Amino acid sequence: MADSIETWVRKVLAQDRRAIARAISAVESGGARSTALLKSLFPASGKAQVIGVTGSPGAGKSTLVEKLAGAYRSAGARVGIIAVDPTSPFSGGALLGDRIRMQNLAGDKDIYIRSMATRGQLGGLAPTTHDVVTVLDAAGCDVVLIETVGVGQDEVEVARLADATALLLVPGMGDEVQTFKAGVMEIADLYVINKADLPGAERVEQEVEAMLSLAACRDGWRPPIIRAIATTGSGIGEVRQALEQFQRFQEQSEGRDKRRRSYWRGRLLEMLRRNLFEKVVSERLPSEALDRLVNDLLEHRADPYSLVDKIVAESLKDGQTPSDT
Ligand SMILES: Nc1nc2c(ncn2[C@@H]2O[C@H](COP(=O)(O)OP(=O)(O)O)[C@@H](O)[C@H]2O)c(=O)[nH]1
Ligand SMILES: [Mg+2]
Repeated sequence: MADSIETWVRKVLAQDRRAIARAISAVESGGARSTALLKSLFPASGKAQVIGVTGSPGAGKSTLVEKLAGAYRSAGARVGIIAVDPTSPFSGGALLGDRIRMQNLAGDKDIYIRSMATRGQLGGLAPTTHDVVTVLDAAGCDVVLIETVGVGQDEVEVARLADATALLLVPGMGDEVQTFKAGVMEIADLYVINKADLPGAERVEQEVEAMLSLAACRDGWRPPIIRAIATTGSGIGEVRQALEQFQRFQEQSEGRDKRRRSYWRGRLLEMLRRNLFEKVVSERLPSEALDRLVNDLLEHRADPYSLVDKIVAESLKDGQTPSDT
């Protein structure tokens, strides 16, 4: 039953749905197989437009993502959806009506939907989200939409991974716009005032406009503010247009390269950090050794600064350098 990695990769590149689903599962569980797959898939990735959709729980992200996916499909694009939001209907955590709706989307063979467990209760990007994007991208998705719950740091994280980030706001969150200001508002390339059928849309829009007029224009792009009613699909065409406009702007201004460059710099260092850490811990610090060191610290026979220096120095001396592996 088991394909060789080579065959498996070939099937993923040939857009075999089962192979893609299995690849995503493998990548999510990590380990050697995941690394082998990703090494082969990586060269075929880098073409998809990665779009982050973020905002508070209940803002309508899933509804909007579903409609937006439909809009991209109508234009002939192949679409991947990753839902990191624990309350997302994509993960089956919502009302029955939502789940039925998602089944319609799931019937389309050019849409791939994956919901991912979050790192903690607070939500956030699952550590393997990046790798799942690589699989979908290599498998020929033109667009990958990532829905993530809006709780501060995660939005910043999705914004690093994404080529474009849309932030959903809803009427009645005037005060929230104020608190969002601190860091989250700045990551948006596009603001969507969703639930524009409810009273108060105008006020949120004014708040965002006021905030934008104060903020410096980021690299010459002024994020548009679009009103939408995700449930009816109103404004979804405009959202797609604005995203495409941003994509063109980014390509012309080399903003996309700049963003991806900064992303890969951070990602490479992060991967290196994790890899080195795991190697050092597994090779140098079996739990008895760790216990002994902790005892030394408790008794103040050793200080943690010197211990860390010593462990690092010994690992670098004996261990393989990355180029040997
Ligand atoms: N009135 C109104 N309700 C909406 C709109 N968009 C989404 N909703 C509803 O808001 C609720 C939360 O939507 P959902 O997409 O699950 O939000 P998420 O938590 O951000 O993913 C659902 O009951 C949707 O039907 C909208 O534009 N107007
Ligand atoms: Mg959701």
